[in-house]
Formats: sequence, structure tokens, C-alpha cells
Amino acid sequence: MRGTNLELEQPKLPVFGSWLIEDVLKIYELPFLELMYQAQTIHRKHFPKNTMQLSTLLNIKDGGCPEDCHYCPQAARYQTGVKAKKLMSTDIVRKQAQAAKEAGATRFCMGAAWRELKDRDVPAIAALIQEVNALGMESCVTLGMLTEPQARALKEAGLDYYNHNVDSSEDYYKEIISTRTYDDRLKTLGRVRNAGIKVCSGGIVGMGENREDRAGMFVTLANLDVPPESIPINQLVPVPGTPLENTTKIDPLEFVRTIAVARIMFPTSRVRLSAGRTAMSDEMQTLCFMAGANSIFYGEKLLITENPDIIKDRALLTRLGIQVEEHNSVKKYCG
Ligand code: SAM
Ligand code: DTB
Ligand code: SF4
Repeated sequence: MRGTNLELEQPKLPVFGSWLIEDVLKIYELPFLELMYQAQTIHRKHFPKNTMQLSTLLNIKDGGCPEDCHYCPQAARYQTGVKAKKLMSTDIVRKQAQAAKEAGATRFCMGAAWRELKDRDVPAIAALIQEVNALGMESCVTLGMLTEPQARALKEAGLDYYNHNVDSSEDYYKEIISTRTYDDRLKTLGRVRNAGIKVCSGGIVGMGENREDRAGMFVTLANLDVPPESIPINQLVPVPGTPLENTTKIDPLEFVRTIAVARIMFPTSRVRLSAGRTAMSDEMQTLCFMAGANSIFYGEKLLITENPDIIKDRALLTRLGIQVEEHNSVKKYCG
């Protein structure tokens, strides 16, 4: 029989909490065009079409991290040329956040190369969150593991999102990090959720994991009590000096499939096309947007590595007729 619309019916998806790896693999295995169609259809049901949310990252505490995450240029044990610095001053952070706002970002995400937040740093971090909120931007921080009282203190300071990635499947995680467990990560995510902060959690694709691992990562996220509002999908940036520097690059279409699977599994979450965009063609990024990515990191730097220039990103969005979301509209949508 020739192709008809009947073949394009949406499959019934498991409810959150009951996803199995097999369910995810079935989605991955759809013919590419069918997968894209389904992802874009779901996307349009839950988000305005042709729009993009912009988040800007700032590294507020560079390098010197005691952890052994094999991908990370900020781990002190790898020779990556990154120097450890102290926590950035409130003045500099305010200026950077103001500049990001003027450039069009609606969310400002501050990262620290810490294993965990220390109680003594909580007041300084709370002040940074307040500065960002005072500008009318959404605030996000990623500071490593948190205790319950710390999560509550960040909420009280007005924090909108906490980023803490599961990074991969539970199995593959063990190949990548030995200094803290998958369960440690899940505990921090639970504390963030219980404190009433929105959860930003995703991972890295292209670390040598297989499709089952990618599916396993999504199963973990889908089976949290409440799935993350925001899901960053990073393509590995292979940094010289890290154990993953020579990792074979993932097939670009498998990466696009991964974005589409995320969109289908998490219909109301923000799916962020995160690290790795400098290594992607305009065409690949366009496919990622078609697959349902509706947020990017915006600004010439990620934490340590490069990100596309603002001018280049603006030109791409204009070419594609994609409108940048403004602050007022962003608050209306989840994630
Ligand atoms: N230290 C904190 C932590 O690990 O939770 C916060 C910062 S850490 C750099 C945030 C995330 O950035 C990591 O969990 C990882 O997903 C991502 N990341 C780090 N290095 C990366 C790389 N080389 N390529 C892609 N993503 C990377
Ligand atoms: C996330 O998932 N990706 C961002 C943010 N959360 C903190 C970090 C990407 C880091 C890429 C490598 C670097 O520049 O250090
Ligand atoms: Fe440290 Fe975070 Fe880098 Fe791991 S990812 S080494 S915890 S900064």
C-alpha cells in the first residue's frame, strides 16, 4: 500500500513513571521522517511554533574541581590549561547578566566548578540569584550536589531553575564518573524538586555510549516523580587533555533523533540544544529545531569552550523565520 495519513497515527505513549527502555527504542527506530513529523506535531501542540528561547551561561567559578567527570575541562586532575579561579564578584555577574538581557536572553544560568555547594558560599550565591531576578530574567544555577537546607535557601533567594544533569544512563555513567554516584545525582534532583525549584536535567550525547544508554537516560528522567521542566541535550565537546578527547563523533542524524525522542517523551518540557553547536552545521541545527529543540545557549562562550557568535545565531534564526521569545511570553510556558 502506498503511504497514507493512516500510517502517521501517533502511537500511544506510556505515562510518566512507567517508561521502559523498549518504549524509547521503539520511538528511536521510527523511520527518520516519521520521527520528525511526530516530534514536530507534538511540539506544536504544546509550544508556539517557530519560536526559540535563549539562555546565556556564565562560569562564575572556573576550574579546580576535584571530580573526575571524563568530559570536563574543569576537573583539576586533567591538563586542559584551565586555571582555578575564585567565585566571581556580584558586580561582574550583574554586568554580564545585564549584557545578556540586552542581547535578548531571557534566562541567565550560572555555573560553578564545584563537586557540591558549601554552606559558606550560600549567601554569595543567593545574592547573585537576586541580581539576576532583579533584571527580570529567569535565574538558573548549576553548583553540583545540594543538601535539603541549601535547596530551600536557593528557593528563598528566588531561584527559578537548578541544573544538575544525569549525563547518561545509570550503566554508562559508571564509565564516565567515579567520584560520585548516579544515586547522588538523583538525590540532589529530589531535593531541588522538594524545595519547589524547577528542575533542569539532561545529559551528554556522543561520549561513546550506545542508543540503549541514551534511551536509559531518558527513562531515568521520565520516571522521576515529576519530569524536568528543562532538558539540556549536550553534544560532547571533546576537550584536549580530558579522557574523552579522542572520542568518535556521534552520527549527526542519531543526534537529531535523540532530540526528537526527547521532544516526544517530554512534550511540555523545554528541550535545549546545548553544548556542541560550534561543531554542528546550520543544517544540522535546523533539523534539531525541526525535531523539537526550542532553546539554545546564547553567547560566545559556554563555561570554558566556545559557542556560536550571537551574530551568527541571530542570522540563522532570521534565515529560518524563528522568533526569539521575549521575557513576558517565556513565563507562560513550562520549562
Ligand atoms: N559542577 C557542576 C556539576 O557537575 O553538576 C556544574 C557544572 S557542569 C560543567 C554542568 C554540565 O555541563 C555537566 O553535567 C555536563 O553535562 C556538561 N558538560 C561539561 N563538560 C562538557 C563537555 N565537554 N561537553 C558537553 N557537555 C559538557
Ligand atoms: C548543560 O547541560 N550544559 C551547560 C550547562 N548545562 C551548565 C554546560 C556545557 C559545558 C560545555 C563545556 C564547557 O564549556 O565547559
Ligand atoms: Fe566538576 Fe562539574 Fe566538571 Fe564534574 S562536570 S568535573 S563536577 S565542574
